[in-house]
Amino acid sequence: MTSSHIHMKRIGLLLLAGLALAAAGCGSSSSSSSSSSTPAAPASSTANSTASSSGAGKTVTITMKNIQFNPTSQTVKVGTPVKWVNEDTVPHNVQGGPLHSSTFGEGGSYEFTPKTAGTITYVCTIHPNMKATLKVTS
Ligand SMILES: [Cu+2]
Repeated sequence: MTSSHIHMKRIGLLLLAGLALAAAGCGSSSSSSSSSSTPAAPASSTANSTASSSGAGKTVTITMKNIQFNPTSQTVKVGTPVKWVNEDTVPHNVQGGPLHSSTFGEGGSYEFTPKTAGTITYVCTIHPNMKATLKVTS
């Protein structure tokens, strides 16, 4: 009888100790997780594209919009493909130096890859005020 009584007491103590540990663990873990979960969110959109800088090999796009080339002065390296895209509803072309495109309408494009360094000034012959410069560096 005495031995079983002691046994019961031990189980009770173990249960109380377990509950105390569980409560303590629960409290500490929830508080720490709520404080540590905050700094993860804001660093998501860091790698945005910077289209203005012309890395070698990557196509550089010049748009034709509102009867203007944009940008009017673009610098690229030799071997970098340059693409003119017509975003106007009227047709345009690219003429000057080695640039001899056909006339193309909205959504059309002309591509040219410079092989030598130098400055190319070009126009759209339909709209003589559409002037721009392509600087090619070696
Ligand atoms: Cu034009």
